[in-house]
Amino acid sequence: MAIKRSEFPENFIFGTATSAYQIEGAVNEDGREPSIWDVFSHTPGKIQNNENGDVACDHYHRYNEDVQIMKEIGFNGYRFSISWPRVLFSNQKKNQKGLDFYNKLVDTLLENNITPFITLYHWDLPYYLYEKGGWLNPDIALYFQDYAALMFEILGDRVKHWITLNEPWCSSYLGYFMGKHAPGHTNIQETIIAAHNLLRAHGYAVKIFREIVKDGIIGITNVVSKIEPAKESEENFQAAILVDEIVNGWFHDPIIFGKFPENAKGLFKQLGLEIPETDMDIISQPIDFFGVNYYTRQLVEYDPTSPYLYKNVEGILPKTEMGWEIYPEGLYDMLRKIHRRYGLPLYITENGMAGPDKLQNDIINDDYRVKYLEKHFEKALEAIEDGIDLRGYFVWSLLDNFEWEKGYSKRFGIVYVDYKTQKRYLKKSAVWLKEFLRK
Ligand code: NCW
Repeated sequence: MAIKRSEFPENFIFGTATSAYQIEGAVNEDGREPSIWDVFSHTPGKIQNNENGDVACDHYHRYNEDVQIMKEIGFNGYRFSISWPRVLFSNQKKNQKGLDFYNKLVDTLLENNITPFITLYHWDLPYYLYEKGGWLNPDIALYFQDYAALMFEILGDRVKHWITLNEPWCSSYLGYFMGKHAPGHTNIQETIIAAHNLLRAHGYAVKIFREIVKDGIIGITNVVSKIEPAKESEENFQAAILVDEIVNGWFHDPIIFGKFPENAKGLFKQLGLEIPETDMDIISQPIDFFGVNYYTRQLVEYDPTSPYLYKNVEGILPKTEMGWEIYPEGLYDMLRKIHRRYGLPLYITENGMAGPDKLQNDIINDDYRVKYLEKHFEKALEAIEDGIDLRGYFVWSLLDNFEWEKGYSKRFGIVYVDYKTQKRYLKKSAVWLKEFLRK
């Protein structure tokens, strides 16, 4: 084995990550109310094969087994998300049974020496809040603050690592522009407003965190793609800068610098869009780290016929089952870029791949995933050696799970889930990780 655990700092977190709606199931249990994803996934035609997260990996009932699997592999960290509609009723009273689930999960992790990292929002907005306008309603930030405060109060004595939002680019662009994710809107002005309210919600949560959890750290996780010009030309280079500002800078700059990036803002204004810029002091509350979800690069080209002046171009590198090019170099580049531009400690809060996994004689031979992880680990190590303050790495994902609009057709897990029996099987990549992590 080329790369070794011992080359990483001793206290480095090697973990794995999941999200609530993708694995928990038990959607009607213990008083849980619907989220936008329950409604979206039950709307015919929205999800491949019309699948939904009703049962998913049944993690709500099998969390203990799943923690034992993490322990067996040797992870020392686990990033999971809280289902907001499980812990707060629409009448704003807390749901003790829902909270107890997370109490038990956290206690089980700690008993097994696995550090919990909690994401407060991984896309499952309570549906009643959508009915009040969802991410378009400015009050959403205060609802989120109350929900965050509840979780800090309940779990903050034991959980010291918090993430406000997962990939607000996805919540805004996939949810409000491309219509691929809940709530399925396709309006660019709404997208800009949703992005602003997501950032405001983040800021309000950070503010209240400082009052409640004095000895913890908090950050935000963004999906970070390396944006490259498809062919070298000045126009394509400018297009790449613009796209980088739209997908990456828009969700980082306001938090650190208190303003949106100029080129992207200029483009949106030219299109006649209104850019809300209130509450920048709230949005730019000091945070402790950035979470980086890295999967791939995007190739772009200048396109004067598009209102956004660019188009995406298909790349030639080998791709995962998601159609995403495999490009480990981009991980190093983006860690360096974010570190230099914002100067904060970093965690890779997600990295991994969907593969053509087949269960044969109880074995899943996912050599491609071993190779993928190994190459990305190497780039992470290179970053650390070059002085970038990278503190942890969470493999997406522990389990095969409900991959949003792709349903169960895409398998990201290092553990295979047979959805008929709910039996879990360690893939070859999990066995490789176990070997890698062994002291
Ligand atoms: S879809 C998506 N994902 C996957 C999902 O399972 C997880 O919940 C998310 O945090 C895996 O990780 C995230 N993210 C959208 C990424 C967009 C990448 C852009 C590629 C364009 C070519």
